Amino acid sequence: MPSDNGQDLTGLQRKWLDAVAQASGVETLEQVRVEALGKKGEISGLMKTLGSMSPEARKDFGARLNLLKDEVAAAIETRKATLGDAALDARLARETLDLTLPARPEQEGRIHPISQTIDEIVAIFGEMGFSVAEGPDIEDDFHNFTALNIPADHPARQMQDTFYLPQRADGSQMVLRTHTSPVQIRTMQKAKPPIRVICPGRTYRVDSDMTHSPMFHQVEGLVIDETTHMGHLKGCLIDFVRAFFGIDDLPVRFRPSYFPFTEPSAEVDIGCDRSGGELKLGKGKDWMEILGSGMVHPNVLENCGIDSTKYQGFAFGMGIERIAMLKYGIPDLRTFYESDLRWLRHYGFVPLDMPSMVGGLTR
Ligand code: 2U9
Repeated sequence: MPSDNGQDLTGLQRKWLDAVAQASGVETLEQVRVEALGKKGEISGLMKTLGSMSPEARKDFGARLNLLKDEVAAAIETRKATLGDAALDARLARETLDLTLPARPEQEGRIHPISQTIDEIVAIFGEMGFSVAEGPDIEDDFHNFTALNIPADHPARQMQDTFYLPQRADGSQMVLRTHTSPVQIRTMQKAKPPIRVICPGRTYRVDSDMTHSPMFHQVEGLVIDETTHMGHLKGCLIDFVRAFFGIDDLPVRFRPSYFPFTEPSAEVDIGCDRSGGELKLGKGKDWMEILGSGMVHPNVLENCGIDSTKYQGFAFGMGIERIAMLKYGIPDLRTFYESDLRWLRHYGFVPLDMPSMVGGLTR
């Protein structure tokens, strides 16, 4: 029932609810809000008339006016959300990208030579039955050094060579892994032999000059079984370097060396020719070091819970930048990390040209 002052608010209710519903954008809606509920708005104007009413009329009319005010305010909020959603939908529709469209050749990205080289290495070892394993860049002392038979006083552990993280509450210090070997340690802790893995990834050493970067990439490999021997190591690595460089009769030699984690150890050289001031891989009278390798030290197997009287195996490691530079004739190590688009367009690879043993490893 309308109050004694005769004000029926249903007409006003319809008027402002219609206005809200018809507002076609956030600006029009704001205008409706100002005209209805703003300081000089129609509903606010009626609020001001309450003071001159009798207490009874004020109570009745004030209550109905408050209801109307709340209803219009709620309708405005709901409409605002709807208009916002519609605006977002319209923007999303406007900005839709059809990802199935072919890339325009002049805008096509390139695969970085490091990624390409890793893909090639994975393709070759994948064909031989290796799987790929990964691990954390930040490692503890056990996985990066101790498990690998690297003694407490070994120079590789020194601050001048290894990036140490700040000391933790228990006094221990994590390191940025100096090789990907901790990934093989973690693999041996988890899996029972036979094991055949390669571990590509970033590694870190305190070293920075023309030929060294504090961050570089390595691939290491590990094979463990009951009868794995040095002959398997040699066959596997000879096949690898010949496939990688695409030279079937590439000369390969194994030179005795020393690493704490392998015994015996051997460095692997490939034949090359440096005469005439130019480097040619393949036949020639010169040699170029390419890989390190060896039979896994029994201490390392035991540190990972593998019975060294039952199992043995070989491991190897190589620097990815180094072999990428050799294969693709990239003269300067530092250019790998400069993100120079001209360099990437020159030395990079077309994305769909993925390396495989059937499709070929090179362009
Ligand atoms: C486990 C056991 C043995 C990995 C190996 C090398 C030899 C090696 C260097 C090549 C160039 C590192 O990038 S580089 O400076 N690596 O010479 N790496 S044997 O031996 C392992 C690894 C893990 C459990």
